[in-house]
Amino acid sequence: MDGPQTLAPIFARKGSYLFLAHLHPDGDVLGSMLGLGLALMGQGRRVTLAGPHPVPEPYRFLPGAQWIQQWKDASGSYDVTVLLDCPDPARTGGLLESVRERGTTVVNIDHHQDNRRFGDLNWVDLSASATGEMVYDLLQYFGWSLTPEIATTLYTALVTDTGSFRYSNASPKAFRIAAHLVAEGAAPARVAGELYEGRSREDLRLLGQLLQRIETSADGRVAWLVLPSELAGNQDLIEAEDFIAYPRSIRSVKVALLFRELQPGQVKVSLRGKGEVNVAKIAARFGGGGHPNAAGCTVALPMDAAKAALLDAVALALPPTA
Ligand SMILES: [Mn+2]
Repeated sequence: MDGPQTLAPIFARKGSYLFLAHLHPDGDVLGSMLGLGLALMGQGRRVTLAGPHPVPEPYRFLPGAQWIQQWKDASGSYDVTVLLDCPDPARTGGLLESVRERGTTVVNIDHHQDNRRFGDLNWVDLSASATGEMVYDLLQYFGWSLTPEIATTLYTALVTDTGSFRYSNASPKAFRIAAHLVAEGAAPARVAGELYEGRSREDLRLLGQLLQRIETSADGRVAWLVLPSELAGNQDLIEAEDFIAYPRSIRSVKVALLFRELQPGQVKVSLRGKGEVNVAKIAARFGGGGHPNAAGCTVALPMDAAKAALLDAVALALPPTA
């Protein structure tokens, strides 16, 4: 399957649609599901939006975010269930499985290289900067109009997945789409304000303390930050801050890592590269995945052991210094 045309018969149907977000939803999954969900509502379809976790505070400004339900268990049955930006169905926290048991057609639209093709229909485009870009292509293909609300959701997906158009996936196409979305009513200053200027004074002080904890390897090519377990209660801050951007921002750094203990003996690791090392390959060796320059995994080890294992793997993956 290689484009929106293969999805045409399914979205032409007048049935009911369920959109499922993944755990810890980010700007791309939320922007994509709202963009396509609002477009389908505009076509008179019945649309339900749900996910296993609440919408994080910085994304609550998104048009339609108030309709996203937080589900412990799936309820109801739907003709079509759409997953966006979700490479692994396990990331719906069991919701997809229970919807599937009652019979539904699963549509999987994503841009991750490790997508498991779990849908009845799969459209995976590794060249897309964000899943929001694919939703844009889909809407263009159907000739569905871009309202200012839809433009805002898709623009937010692009901004967040490209790191505000700073990462290597900020392609000419991403900029062209962004220009069109802005022309149709997405407001860059407002979106940036909502995403990046929503901190409290206390959160900024806390961030300052956390930055003191950044460590680097002797050669300066690896930097990492271990989030203290006391932070676990501050989920809003965790969702709002792109903590890994700070170790990554050091000039000499080629690979940045963020470690966070989810519970004793379980550590979530995020990895970012700058082109020298494929961090998705490292994450895959620990059961995770992602993109060549942005990946993650969850390791069943105490913090010190998890840190040692990942830092060893990164050191081995780096090219020898001249
Ligand atoms: Mn994405």
